[in-house]
Amino acid sequence: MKPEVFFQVLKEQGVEFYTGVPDSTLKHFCFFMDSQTSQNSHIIAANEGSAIGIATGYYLSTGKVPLVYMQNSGFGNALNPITSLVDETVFSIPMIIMMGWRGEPGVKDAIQHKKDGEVQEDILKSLNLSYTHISNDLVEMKNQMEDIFDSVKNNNEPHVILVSKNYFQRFNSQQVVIDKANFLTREMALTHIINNIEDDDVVVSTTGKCSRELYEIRKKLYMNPDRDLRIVGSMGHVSSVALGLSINISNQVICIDGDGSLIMHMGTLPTIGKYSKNNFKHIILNNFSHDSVGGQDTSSNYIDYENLAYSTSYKNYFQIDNKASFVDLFKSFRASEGPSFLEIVVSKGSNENLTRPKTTPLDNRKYFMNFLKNIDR
Ligand SMILES: Cc1ncc(C[n+]2csc(CCOP(=O)(O)OP(=O)(O)O)c2C)c(N)n1
Repeated sequence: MKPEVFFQVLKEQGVEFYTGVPDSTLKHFCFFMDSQTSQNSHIIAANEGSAIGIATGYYLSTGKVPLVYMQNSGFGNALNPITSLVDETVFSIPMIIMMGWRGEPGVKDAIQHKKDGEVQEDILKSLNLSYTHISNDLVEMKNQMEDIFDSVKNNNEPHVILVSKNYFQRFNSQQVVIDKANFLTREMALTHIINNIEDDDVVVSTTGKCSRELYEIRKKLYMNPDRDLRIVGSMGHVSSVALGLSINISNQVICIDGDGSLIMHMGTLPTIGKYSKNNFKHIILNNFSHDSVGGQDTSSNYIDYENLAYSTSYKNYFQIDNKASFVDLFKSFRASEGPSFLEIVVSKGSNENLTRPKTTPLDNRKYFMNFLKNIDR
């Protein structure tokens, strides 16, 4: 389906406002939609629950039906406001929820999407949420859309549109190109991190390409990649996992986060400030974007990370924004009394041939727990 055709159909049905969290299944639609909308008509939200809230406010102030977009892994984040804000038993808010159906049965996908994909329809049914698996056939799609909008408007209810992988054709977006000359790439930053930590340091990495790159780097260096815990799903929770780990060991815990991930569940920061020990080392690879799913902006440009870190009771803040200063600053960061925060500004982009880890999360868990048992702690 051409993104522009789909967008036009939504426009004809009166959709003028979009909010959500990016997803690779929906990225070409999002690129086109972004090229057609302004800052007031498209908001990239911190998380999917927030997008449902924003859409609710939009409807209440305009009476027009908004569209919320998300990956189905974000449905969990959206569940609470769906059941206790927009539901007919509460405020009964009409909206379209366009959801990338990762892990759809019969479609090859990464392991962390399996569960979400399998239970997708059962969850919607048990919630009594009306949904449509959108057709690739133009005429059928238009008919489905008419029915969807009739029911949404007449019943003041949300409706979920399930979108299969590869549904949208390519749309080349005009993204701002960041000058790469001085910045590290995420892959280079990860390589430097691995080269400057100790054998007994515990590493936990975030969702998306960060964990995939880390896996490849360990392989290239002939190290076992499963000595790092890769949080392949559960975006935004890597720092919570790292906190839970760190309070029970004395080794340095190196939590490698992304800006999109950190923003998604930023409320964790003061919890870290309050409860973590001095071994907690939080790194954010800041490329100001959701690079793993297409490079859409996050709100990272609107954060002063130094203030953020100190105001949530981290004891130290460091920033690396060029290749030259890496080693010295990283050493000081690692040796500092935590919780400490290191912002590494990196450029967008990754190797086109980036693979996915060959070992499963269960293999990773097994090796990682053994690693923890065997290190000096
Ligand atoms: C709850 C949830 N929402 C959305 C996604 C889709 N997703 C996977 S990686 C990613 C981007 C992560 O951005 P960031 O943390 O900044 O890391 P980057 O990709 O830029 O390295 C998104 C949105 C997801 N996996 N889970």
